[in-house]
Formats: sequence, structure tokens, C-alpha cells
Amino acid sequence: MPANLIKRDVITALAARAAGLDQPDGDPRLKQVVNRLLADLMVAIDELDISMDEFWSGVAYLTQAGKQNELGLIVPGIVLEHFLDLRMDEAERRAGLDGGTARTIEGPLYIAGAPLAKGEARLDDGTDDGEVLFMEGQVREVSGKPIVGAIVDVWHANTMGNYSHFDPTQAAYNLRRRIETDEEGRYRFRSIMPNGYACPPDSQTEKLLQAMGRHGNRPAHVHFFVNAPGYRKLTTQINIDGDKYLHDDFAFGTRDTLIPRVERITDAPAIHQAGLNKPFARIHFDFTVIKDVAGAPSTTVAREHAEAA
Ligand code: MBD
Ligand code: FE
Repeated sequence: MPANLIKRDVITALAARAAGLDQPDGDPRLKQVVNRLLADLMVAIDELDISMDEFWSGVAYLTQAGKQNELGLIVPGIVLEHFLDLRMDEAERRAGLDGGTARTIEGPLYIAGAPLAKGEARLDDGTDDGEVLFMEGQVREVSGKPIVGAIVDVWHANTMGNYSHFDPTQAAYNLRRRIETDEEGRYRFRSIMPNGYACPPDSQTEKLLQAMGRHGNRPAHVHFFVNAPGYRKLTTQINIDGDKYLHDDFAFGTRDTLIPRVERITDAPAIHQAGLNKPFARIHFDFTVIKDVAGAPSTTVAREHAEAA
């Protein structure tokens, strides 16, 4: 079948009626967005000459992805979550904001309500014999002043690249904590070195990536939300230097300023002093948050999150 079977003004009229533009009721913003997306989709179908089989296989794909609760995984995989970050970066720049720690994608695996600790916490429950990781730093404002009572909400994968709650073999909130910064604005935690996440082989996301000649791996990383009253919420991650996928993240989350040095501590007195009997890793990373201002879109995003029972 040839492409461009339908005149543009026919598509425009259909999209307008389907989005209720000729109706007085409804949500004007929703109507505007649906109208645009429908018109663009119909033009794409017509120009690409998308067949009936192709169209319905796309519908079946999305139906199955929804059933498997995978839309939040497909979004970063097709760069859209990173794209939203780039837009927020630019909106902040235009509002005159800069100097904060770089943001990067939240991803689909955050769980609200992790246990809250003051100053320091241990994240792992001791069942995963991974390399011990100590991570510490300060939360500061751009001027360098430490922020007391900021909440560092941290979550990461285990040595298999799996996250508690989504992995039934892990205890509730394993490798997830909220840490309130101390009198000097410091946070500190002990955990285990994560491994990179890989999209499940039977997932819809993995099928799509494979069909595009891509892989579904992320480099090892640790996620953070940093919240402090009067400051813009920071959503970010650090990547573990040296990972094979460090600059080849299927979710496009790596940023150069988010790759701290990983120090390996191997000398016996230091190991002993840390209360350990084997070498361990240490990461120092400070977060800088920026003051909230009128005129920049909020970084506190309404997004559905699971909460462990
Ligand atoms: C992850 O751990 C993650 O952070 C993202 C963005 C996507 C899939 C798994
Ligand atoms: Fe992750």
C-alpha cells in the first residue's frame, strides 16, 4: 500500500473531534494533548504506511507491558525519562538557577516509606556477602553552608542487580533508607556494593530493546532523593566507576559529575578500625541543593510509588 493515503486536513479534523475540541466540557489541557498526540500518530501511521498487523501488534505489546507493570521501565529505556531531565535542566537554567548537583532519572524501583535514621544507617541486612561499601558526605547549599536535617532517601540493588520489594528473596526495605543529616549536614551509611540492573529476559522492555539491537543493562548505581525544606528536591544517582556499562546505560542515566572516586581500603589497621575483616570500598559524595524560586517548574513530581506493606 502506498503511503500518504489521507489528506492532512482530514487527519486534523478527525483528531479534533476525537479529542472533543468541538465539545464545551472536559479538561482543556487534556484535550489539547490528546488532540496533538492523535494527529501526530495518524500522520506517522500514514507516512510510514503502518500496516494493520503492525498496528495491532503494537497495541498487544503495550497491553502486555501494562499487565506486567512495565511502562515505568520502558520509559527510561526509550530515553524519555532522561529527556524530561534535560527539559528540567534547561527550565532551571532559564530561571537563573545553577550550581546544584546534577539530577538524573528516578527509575521505576523507588518505594516510599523506608526506615528513617539520624545521621547514619546500615542499609544491608547482612545476608548478601557483597563488598562492604561505606558512603558519606554532606548536604550543602550552593554557598557551601551545610544543611542540617535534610533527608537523604537512598535505594540501590543487591549484588544480583535486584531491588527489594521487586525481588521476593529480599526482606522489606533491604538496601533502602532515609537518613537525616546531622548537625554538620552529614549523612553516612554502610551497605554493600551494588551490581548493575538488567531488564528481565522475559520482559516486554527486553523484547523491544533486542528488536532494536540494544541491550537492557545499567551500570551499578545508587539512587538518591535529597529533600530539605526551602530547597528544590534533588533526584539523582551515583554510578560506580569501572563498571562495564558506565557509559553504556540502557536508561541514559549516567552523567560525568555523578561518577565519584571509589577508594579501596586494603590496609589491615584501617580494616580493623572499620570493624571489618576484609577490604572494603569507600565513596565520598556531597550533594548541593538549590533554593526554591518562583518561575521554575517544581522538582517534586507527582508519580505513583509503591509502598511496602
Ligand atoms: C533501574 O534500577 C533503574 O534505576 C532504572 C532507571 C531502570 C531500571 C532499573
Ligand atoms: Fe536503579
